[in-house]
Amino acid sequence: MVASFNTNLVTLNGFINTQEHKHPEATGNLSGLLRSVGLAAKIVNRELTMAGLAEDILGETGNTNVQGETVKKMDVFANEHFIAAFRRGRRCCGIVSEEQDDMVVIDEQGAQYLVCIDPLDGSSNIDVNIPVGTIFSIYKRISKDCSVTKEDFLQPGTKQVAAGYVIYSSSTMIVYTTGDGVNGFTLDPAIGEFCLSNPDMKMPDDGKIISCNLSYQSEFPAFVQKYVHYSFEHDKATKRPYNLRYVGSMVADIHRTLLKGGVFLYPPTTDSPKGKLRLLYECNPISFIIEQAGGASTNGKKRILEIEPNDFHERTPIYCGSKNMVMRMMDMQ
Ligand code: AHM
Ligand code: MG
Repeated sequence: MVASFNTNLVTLNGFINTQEHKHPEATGNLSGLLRSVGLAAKIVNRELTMAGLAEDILGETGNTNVQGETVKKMDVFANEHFIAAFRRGRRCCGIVSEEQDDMVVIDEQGAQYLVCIDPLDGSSNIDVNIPVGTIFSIYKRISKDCSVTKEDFLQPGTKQVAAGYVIYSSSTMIVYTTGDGVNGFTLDPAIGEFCLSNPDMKMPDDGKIISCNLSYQSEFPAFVQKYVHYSFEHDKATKRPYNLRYVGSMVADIHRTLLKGGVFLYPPTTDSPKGKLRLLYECNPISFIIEQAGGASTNGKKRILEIEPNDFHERTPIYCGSKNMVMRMMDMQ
């Protein structure tokens, strides 16, 4: 008997090439940029897996970032490595990062793409070995014949040409979309390649999980409080009560929501009257993915993707996940 082996291995780079060949007009620049994300993700992953061993990785730098939050050493490491990868790749003309007040201008002739990135989301969880992530969003520049401008970055999320996240967890994955569905790749550490593991991801229209920081419940808007109450009522027909699951790393909570269905919310609170999560490099890329997988994402008034940004680091409330659950919540307004 001849042994049969699975030789249908599709690597991230192979997948990117195949997608590029489907579009004869493609220049290869977006592909190059996505490859840079894959490379930097592997470098960050390598460092994170050492976090318990290498003393100089854990803990804080002693500085605060532009939003007054304590900067962890891994935040800085991830930020520097993603930016370096984009510079080396030579396809990127500018970057807005959660870790930097102003945009990073890259003087690269002919580069048409720009990136908004949260290099290490949920980094307060590193010290306790809980999943963290990278979230990124790619746009085409609108400015011509000059350096990248502020306006290039302040485009609504509907203009994203690609977006994705990396989840560093029991396995490390990249999940991304270029507006043609969502695909997930798991890192095989033995061969050092991201391999296609979750093709054409679709999320369930309904779910049984609600994910939010309930310690702020009394500060949530009335309709959200109503929905939280509804979620925990007992009703067999509608499979309630829902389960409460909250990691406190957006990427981890979103990844679960994508795979199992459910709803993730971060409403306004007293301390964060506009919500906590950032539009450009957290809510927009996540919303693009959620919508591409068949879900919904809103700030309570309109699609997240339709918000016209005013500032690199602006925040927004977010309610996203399984379509029917998000709709029901909005109906309670
Ligand atoms: P960060 O970008 O500073 O890591 O903060 C974002 C994180 C998200 O990953 C997560 O959803 C949220 O903050 C958790 O906030 P809270 O602790 O208020 O529930
Ligand atoms: Mg973040």
